[in-house]
Amino acid sequence: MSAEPRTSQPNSDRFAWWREARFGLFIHWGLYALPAGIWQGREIAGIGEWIMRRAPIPVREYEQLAGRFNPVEFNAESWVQLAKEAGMRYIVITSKHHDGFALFDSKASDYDIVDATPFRRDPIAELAAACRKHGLRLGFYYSQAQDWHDPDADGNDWDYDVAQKDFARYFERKCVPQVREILTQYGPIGLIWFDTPRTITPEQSETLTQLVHTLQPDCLVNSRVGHGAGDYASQGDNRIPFCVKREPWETPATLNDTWGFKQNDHNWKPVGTLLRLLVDIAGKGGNYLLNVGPTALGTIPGPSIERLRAIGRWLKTNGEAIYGTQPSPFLAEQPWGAVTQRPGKLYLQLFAWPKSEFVLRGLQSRVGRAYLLADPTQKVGVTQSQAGLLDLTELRLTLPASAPDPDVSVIVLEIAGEPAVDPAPIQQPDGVLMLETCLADVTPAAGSDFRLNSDGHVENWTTPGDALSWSCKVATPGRFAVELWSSAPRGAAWTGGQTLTWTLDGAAQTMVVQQDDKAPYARSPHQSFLISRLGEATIAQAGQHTFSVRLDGVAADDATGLLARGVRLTPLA
Ligand code: FHN
Repeated sequence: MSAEPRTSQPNSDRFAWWREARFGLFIHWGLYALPAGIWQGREIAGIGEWIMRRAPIPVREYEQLAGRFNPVEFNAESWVQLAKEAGMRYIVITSKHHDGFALFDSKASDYDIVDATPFRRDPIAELAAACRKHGLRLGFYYSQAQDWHDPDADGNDWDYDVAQKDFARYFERKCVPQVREILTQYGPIGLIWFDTPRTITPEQSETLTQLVHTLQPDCLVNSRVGHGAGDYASQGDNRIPFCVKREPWETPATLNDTWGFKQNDHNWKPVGTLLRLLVDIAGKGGNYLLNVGPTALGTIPGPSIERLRAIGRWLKTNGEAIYGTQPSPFLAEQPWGAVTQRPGKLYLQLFAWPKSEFVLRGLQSRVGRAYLLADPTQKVGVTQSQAGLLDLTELRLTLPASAPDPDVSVIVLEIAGEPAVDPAPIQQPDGVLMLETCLADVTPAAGSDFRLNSDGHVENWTTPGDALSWSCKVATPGRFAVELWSSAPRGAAWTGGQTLTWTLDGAAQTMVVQQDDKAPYARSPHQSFLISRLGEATIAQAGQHTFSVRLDGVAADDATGLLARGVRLTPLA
């Protein structure tokens, strides 16, 4: 899903608006909003827009929904106004999802909102007009491979005989003509958001990318067009990387668990979580595409509206720290929050407000003045030091007693020139030392494909000899618990049983990896880590230390290897 696109052009002008925007509205809307998660009285598990497949519902029954789809309360202006109030700068709406139903007036298929529903209006045209009026960019989601309505497309094996399918026939008959329609009927389009490439061929992915670029040269294409074509990387759903990514990327994310409206999904994320995701993504250089699933009447659910408005209020005060900013100068995640920058300024975005003082290690730039973005008149005291032996830079900020915001408070640091940071992993003031794989020297064994992936995991850790090492700075020596943090591969079970040897300053220990614990990912409720205890380490002296970990052997059933995020050293009492 997050395969890096081949044609990334991070410095191209085509990306100027997208980089400035940082925050967009995703809209999943279609016939699935009618059953809203319930079919024939039965609650269907999973995301709402997948109800046709999950139930499963035969095409002839599902398409009857079109006869009842009459979203009389739909008002394009109010959707666009809401996006604006939320501080969003672009909208991406499902022009056709996997169910095959087009939300626009299509000539290539009658299975569309104008021809098949009593509504008879084209909401995409109305939305395009409202976006133009209010200065938002519009993009279209298009499911290019899965089309459960079409006998030749991917996905529907409950109505159609898979052996009889001819994907190329569907591609030429419906997919290409409809992509052409959405690019020619609605004026300038910001981006086309393809999804689930499945069996599409490299040539077909290329055809779609070229079609978009030919019809609208400035229109961006996401990586889910498939096979490394496209302009920018879509992360996995609700997945955020652990470190800064320099090439353009975006995380599609939900407010609750579903994308399409589901009447019983009340698992709404708190505003604080959403704000932390927004700033974390901006700090790592990405865009946040946050979803709403309107009802079958055309209204956006109340809990979505409340949350979007709250984010908008925060952005009114703090938008300078988000729009058009550059990612953090620190490659690895900061445990206390996120950092963004623009020339002459660093924005420290704190998730918790320290009692009186905030300590930041590793910033080497001289700080001139510091102030609260929400209230520049409040004084923030600045002291900077550099501890001799370790060459450890420390910035101490004396803060006002109360946080300017309960969720994310922004401190502005004025600096001269490009920000300079210490590239080494540094022990935090609370004693924890996180050795992130994005800061490691990654050494594959001969012939191995062991490497850092775009999430900030190392992957293909399967060849004995594959190793990671860090030269790190420890300010407070002592005894530490040593843990390996890894993730389960997407859609597969986590496998342990690997033999690892880890070495601290030359002293080695060998052990077999098992799952000892689990930890939620503090940034994203949809991600978590498996924790494997590697043992204990004693660091006798403050200073620079070398930690390495090498794979010695894997269990017979371990096809994927450990997807490791890093090694964490936590002080023992
Ligand atoms: O299958 C779809 C899903 O319904 C939804 O549209 C998400 C949004 O990113 N994309 C696919 C799964 O990754």
